[in-house]
Amino acid sequence: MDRITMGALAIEVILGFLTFTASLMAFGKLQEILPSARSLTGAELRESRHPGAAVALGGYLVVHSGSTSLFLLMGGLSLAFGILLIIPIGGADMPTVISLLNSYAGLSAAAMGFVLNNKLLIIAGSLGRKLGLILSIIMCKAMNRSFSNVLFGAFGQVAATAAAAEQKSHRSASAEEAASLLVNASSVMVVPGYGMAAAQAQHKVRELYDLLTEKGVKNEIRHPPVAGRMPGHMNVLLAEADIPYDSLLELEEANSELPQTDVALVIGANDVTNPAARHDKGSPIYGMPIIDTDKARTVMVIKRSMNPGFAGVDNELYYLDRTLMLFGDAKSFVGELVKEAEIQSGG
Ligand code: TAP
Repeated sequence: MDRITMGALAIEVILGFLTFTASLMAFGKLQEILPSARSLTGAELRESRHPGAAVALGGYLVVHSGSTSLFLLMGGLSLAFGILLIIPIGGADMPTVISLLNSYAGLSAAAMGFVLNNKLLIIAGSLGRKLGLILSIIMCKAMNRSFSNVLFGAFGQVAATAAAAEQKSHRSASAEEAASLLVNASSVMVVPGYGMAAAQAQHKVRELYDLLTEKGVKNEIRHPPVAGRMPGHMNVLLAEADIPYDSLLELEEANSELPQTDVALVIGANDVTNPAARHDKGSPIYGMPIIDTDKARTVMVIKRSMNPGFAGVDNELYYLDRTLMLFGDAKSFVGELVKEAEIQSGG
């Protein structure tokens, strides 16, 4: 085997094996079979030098090809690094990391194309690598985070915030009380998030929008680009429900209006409303663009429980004096709000 082919084979094995175990770990975390982010132990930190050792072995094999045992060792180190790479990464960052793994898999496939002298595999692998990388960069930009912050920034946060959450208290309200606040408000800002998508509540949101508009309540909708699970997720759903485009505010516009807004109605959004993103430098979501719902006169949050959102961090918004938690599935709760608002406004 010539050196170029041997080099391509080494790249293919290192990236292919690493991607394999990293993808299994990512699957385990997304299915909640494995815990979310945690710090690496000292031993794991030492072992995380595996990619350096695997690359050095790959380089050695390119020059002195033929050692099967060294080749196997290189594969083993790559498998181990795939596991260590994912351990410290939190759930919220998993889509970005999966997209990065797609990029590695593309590069591995292109290297395989070199080994097999298959042009189609080289082109397809190179395209896969570029697309994965571009999507990761778009997601990082939307979250206002760097790659290194995504890969190494979540250490130790989850346990600390979960423990803090147990000691705080919150207020909740019924659909009847919430509807009364809505129909008597002069301005309402609706902030949808992933939970609206999960519940498929967009058509009920449209009904509420129509009702409030009919009653003369100024009524706008806003979500940051990172709401949901992929770029444009919320826009697609709101467009599906024919919510007028001009009722959707820009982030800056929404945040400048919120201090004068009577009610911010958060529907299945969590991380994108967490004020920690503005001020808590230690938080894994620090710097992420959010809607400043905590600045509205009253905040109402529809979700099923006090569980954290995708980032796994507690939301300080829920413990403010002016926040009311509305517990329930987004679709049925917004449906109840519409019914109650109709009754209360004599409709
Ligand atoms: P999340 O922080 O994930 O919060 C969604 C909330 O919806 C959860 O707290 C959940 O609480 C609630 N929920 C789920 N199903 C529901 C249902 N059927 N009815 C009512 N509530 C429901 O979502 P977000 O605020 O939209 O933030 C997006 C997160 O994804 C961010 O952390 C972001 O960084 C990450 N992310 C986004 C992207 C892009 S590009 N959009 C890409 C990668 C990562 P309960 O379980 O208590 O109901």
